[in-house]
Amino acid sequence: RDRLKKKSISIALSPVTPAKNHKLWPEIEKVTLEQLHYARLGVGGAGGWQLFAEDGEMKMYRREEEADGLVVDPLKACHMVKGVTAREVCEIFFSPEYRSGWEATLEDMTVVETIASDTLVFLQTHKRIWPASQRDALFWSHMRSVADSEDQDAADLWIVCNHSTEHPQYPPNSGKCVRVYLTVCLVCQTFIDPPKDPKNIRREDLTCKITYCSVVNPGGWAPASVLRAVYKREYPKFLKRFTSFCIDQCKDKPILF
Ligand code: 16C
Repeated sequence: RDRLKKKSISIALSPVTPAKNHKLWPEIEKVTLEQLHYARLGVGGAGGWQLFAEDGEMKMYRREEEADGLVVDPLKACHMVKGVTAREVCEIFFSPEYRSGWEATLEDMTVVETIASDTLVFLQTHKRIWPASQRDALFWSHMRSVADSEDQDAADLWIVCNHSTEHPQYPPNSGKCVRVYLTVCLVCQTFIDPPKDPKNIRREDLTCKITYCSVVNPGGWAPASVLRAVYKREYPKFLKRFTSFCIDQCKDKPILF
């Protein structure tokens, strides 16, 4: 029975996308499902998460970690945002057209490959933080809905997963930038309160539960104290700015489930 259950869950999680024919697909599938699992784990218990920022419903946790002497503190944030759906929030996070509207650390962004409409490869340069070198990031980004009929709690769940990759035309550390390596996911779930016939749902009945997880390896030297100060300032700023951008973008549009 357990075997059957596992099988039906994995079928439910696999989308129909032309990205399946791409050489990166096995990695995209693996990392996205791992990130979904990781995001759904709580922040209590033995995880070692420490709360470092809080603002209304928004809570941000981190774990202090280093790899080869570089700060790579994992971050996990939770937020509840009213008036938007999981799909709307994920589309705004995924789509290149909105990026400069909410990503405050961005200097430049290019889509270097369109694998499918739900899977893109981005090259981004970010603002320089003195006294470190400027950073760039090359990553695939994949968005999907997770329709897991086995789990009622997972109704209307969407995920965007970003993960560093390579591209022969854009080798790392070849110009003025040092390349960062990242694994990021945004997992969103829509709640409707009070429960209603779908055609009568209004924006004020919607709440979107957001979980954001991020691990960024700075890729090269940067002072730990500067990095931790940047994290502490930039992540809350990002989540507040991003969620208010979503509310603003959606408020006069029809609801998109
Ligand atoms: O997830 C986020 N954004 C996505 C779409 O852009 C995507 C990108 C992640 C970028 C990861 C950070 C790249 C390095 C940023 C350099 C920091 C510049 C700060 C300038 C301040 C004037 O997944 C939202 C990302 C929110 C980013 C928060 C900041 C993270 C700091 C990480 C520090 C990395 C090393 C910097 C070395 C000096």
